[in-house]
Amino acid sequence: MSKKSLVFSGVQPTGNLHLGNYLGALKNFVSLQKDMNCIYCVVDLHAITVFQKPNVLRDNVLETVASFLATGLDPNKSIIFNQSSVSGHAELAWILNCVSRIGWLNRMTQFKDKAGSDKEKASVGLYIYPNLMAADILLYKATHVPVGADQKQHLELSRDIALKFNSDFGCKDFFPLPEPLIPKNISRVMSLRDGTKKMSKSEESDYSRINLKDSADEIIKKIKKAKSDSAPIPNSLKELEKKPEALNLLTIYSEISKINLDKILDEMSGKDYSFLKNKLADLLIGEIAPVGNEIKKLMGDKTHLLKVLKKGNEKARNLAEENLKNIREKVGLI
Ligand code: AQP
Repeated sequence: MSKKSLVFSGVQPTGNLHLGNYLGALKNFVSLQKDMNCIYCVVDLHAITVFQKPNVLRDNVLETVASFLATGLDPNKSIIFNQSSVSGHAELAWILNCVSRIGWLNRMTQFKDKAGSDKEKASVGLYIYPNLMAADILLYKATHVPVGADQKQHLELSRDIALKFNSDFGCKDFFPLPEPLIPKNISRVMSLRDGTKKMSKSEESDYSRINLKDSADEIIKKIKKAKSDSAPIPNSLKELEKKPEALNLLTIYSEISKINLDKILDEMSGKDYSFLKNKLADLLIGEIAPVGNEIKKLMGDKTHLLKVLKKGNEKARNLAEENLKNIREKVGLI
């Protein structure tokens, strides 16, 4: 990555940040801030594409900031702010709504998943969510976007929108084409109840996910109850790949222990899943429980969290305003 590289990513303040958010996004955010300029956003405007109770949303915004800090983001290195405080996100989203094509949005699988069978009742915001995501990234001319694999399609759309804007307004290279940074080994953490669905905040059963705020007892209980397989642990990756829930548990174990899957299978093949589950629960308690404790501690000082946001909001607003001036000019807005 060159010196001009800029990292941007966002997390929705929809409560219950979980192991998927942690391994798919937050851990990557922290390692990138060592060498890169990074902007991390609590995307509250995205959250309200599905109804949120206002007082719960306010608390969830602060809890997301607390989760950023608890996982190791440093507000002196990275810009940490909330999306609605920088009105340029909404302004650029409108401009990009006019660049993006209905046919492109119709292909977005996340809308299909989230809107369910009754699409007529979904909010318009949910439908045009990917255009707002493109605005989030392009507003800062970000070059790299760390996300889980579930966001890959939206990122491709952001690139298409950037390309079309550059071409429509005759300004080649004005918006850089943002590159996704997707974790290699575990790009999609799956539900503990169904290995074909991603772990998600909005899944009804709390047993489907490990929340960052889960206690050690809750982690043990959830891992014990996690779906695995009735046969013992297989001896080859090929066999394991036929069993999505078992593959998910072993992949999480591999990611946290930093031992590759082949080596783990050498050690564990033929054993019952209870052997893996005991080890996995211990590892998760070591990794997640300190983060959860720190989130709870930080939530005890909301004035501090608001101060972090205020500082980040100012920095983000300045960067956004500078870029917006040029964007308005390109489009012909006075
Ligand atoms: N299961 C996952 N595995 C890997 N990465 C994941 N991410 C989310 N779930 C997984 C990544 O976490 C970042 C923040 O996601 P988000 O909360 O803004 O939105 P989301 O992807 O819609 O997450 P959820 O948990 O599924 O929320 P709900 O249920 O509210 O829709 C993103 O980088 C995402 O890729």
